Amino acid sequence: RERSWRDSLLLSALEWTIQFGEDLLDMDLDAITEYSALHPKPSGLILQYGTAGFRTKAEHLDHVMFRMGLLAVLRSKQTKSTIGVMVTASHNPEEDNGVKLVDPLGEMLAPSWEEHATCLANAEEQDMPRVLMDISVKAAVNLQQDAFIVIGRDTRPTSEKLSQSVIDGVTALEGQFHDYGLVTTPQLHYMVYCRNTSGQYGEATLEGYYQKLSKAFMELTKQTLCSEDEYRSVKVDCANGIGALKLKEMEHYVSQGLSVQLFNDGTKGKLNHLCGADFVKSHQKPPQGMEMKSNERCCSFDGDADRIVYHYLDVDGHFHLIDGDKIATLISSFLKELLLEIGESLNIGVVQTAYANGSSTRYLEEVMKVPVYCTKTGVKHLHHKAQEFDIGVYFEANGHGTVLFSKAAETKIRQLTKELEDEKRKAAAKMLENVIDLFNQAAGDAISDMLVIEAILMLKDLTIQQWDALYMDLPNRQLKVKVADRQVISTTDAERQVVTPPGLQEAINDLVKKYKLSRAFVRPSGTEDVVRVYAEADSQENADSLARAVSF
Ligand code: 16G
Ligand code: MG
Repeated sequence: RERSWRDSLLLSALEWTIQFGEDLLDMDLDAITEYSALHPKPSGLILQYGTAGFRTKAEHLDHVMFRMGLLAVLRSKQTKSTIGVMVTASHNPEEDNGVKLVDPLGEMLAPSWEEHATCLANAEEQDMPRVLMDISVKAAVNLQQDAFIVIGRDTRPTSEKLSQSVIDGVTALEGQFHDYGLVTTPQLHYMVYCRNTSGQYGEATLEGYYQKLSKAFMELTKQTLCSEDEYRSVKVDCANGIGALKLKEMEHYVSQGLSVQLFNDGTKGKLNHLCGADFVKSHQKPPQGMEMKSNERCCSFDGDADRIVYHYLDVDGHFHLIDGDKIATLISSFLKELLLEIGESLNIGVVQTAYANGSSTRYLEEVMKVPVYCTKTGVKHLHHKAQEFDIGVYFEANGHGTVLFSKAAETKIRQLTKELEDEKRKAAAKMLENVIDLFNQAAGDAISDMLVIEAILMLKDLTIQQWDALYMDLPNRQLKVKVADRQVISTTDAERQVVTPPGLQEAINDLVKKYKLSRAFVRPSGTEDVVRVYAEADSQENADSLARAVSF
């Protein structure tokens, strides 16, 4: 009595026809079925569209890529916009890969479509066309609408073939596409944003991206007095990833203002292995493969160049990490000063997650007097919150982040650059205008963030040690705990409080009370099958011991 998929399809089609009064013959199901057979799903494999898309061993992803090509076409038809598909697994090991969709304004895919993505990826071969049709019905996709998809990939050995599978999916549904080939994740977000704002944001080419950023950077830094070379040079650990290729391409655009020395550029080492932003942040150690002399300014990108952290060795050879929290602090104090100079009351807010070091939150609120907000982990949550302000600064401690300017604020600032008569105020408005252009408003971007930071340090004549000395991080520790089912832990209050299992939060509270300046929380990871524990206290020993105690 089981209905064949064709029957269910016909039913869906009927429903759709009743709803929209058009027929579904536009979707060539036989072609889709034929194409799909070339990208079979290993039976029983269940994957989830997580915090940053699908991510797992590359060999399990061929069918997912094909189906995300299909889904991107539906999303494009529904939004009547260009949609992006990025093939990357960011900071994960080289053997992994992943895919995420980019929504019209360069944002992460809308949550209801994350569910569609999960359903489609997990449908067994024979059910796939029905699920595809179901999504079209549920999301009211007009199948006659044209679709346009842009595709990008990182440098992983498996990425080229997998992005070809995405293209197969796009083609199976007769979508048009442009393959950008090797690009950083934020570059693909930028392309999507440009294309959907008819070029207003910038030109949707790599050349356009380099031109826009370098022009803003050169304008911003042209008045800086110091010409000493050491001030104008930075060492970059590229995690043996795509960031190296793209920084090389960009180098000559900014070489008048900044000299960039690349390490871990992918010519020898393995992607993300003992290097890159994630390694440096989680091990609190310098990356391998980088020569660091004392007090030299260094930074690390992750594998797809959407994260950045800075670091240096002091004269005693001690390693100092300058994470996303300190980056947010530097940037917001610079922006606040400019606003004061201009004399405009645009509101500014800083968005962090529970992982933000307690010292950073205290410094921002008490010393700098800027309001700080906390959201759940994951770029999309921070990005969303940051959109509420005239100027929304968001950074995760791990180095993901950017600054968003509301349309109204941007218009106001551009207007002031023309109208203000006072030279000092006008100059401040111009600086702010260049800062708007230098930040990637679509997504956190290691290249763009680096240029902003380098510009601020030059303008403020700050050394990396002076920046580091803004506040002292509280000692902290992160641990992973393997549990049978991480979903038994649910949280609230931006992941700072546990709801279930009952009694766990009280137990954590009791442990936290035993230490000074302490704080601890647990949350299920969105990317790995583990529960994460974070603890902070007045000394490293105490932070370690609190983290261990909370780990049961
Ligand atoms: C993903 C997120 C990152 C987050 C991390 C948390 C994006 C682009 N990336 O990498 O923002 O910090 O997941 O991982 O959103 P976790 O849930 O395993 O701790
Ligand atoms: Mg990344």
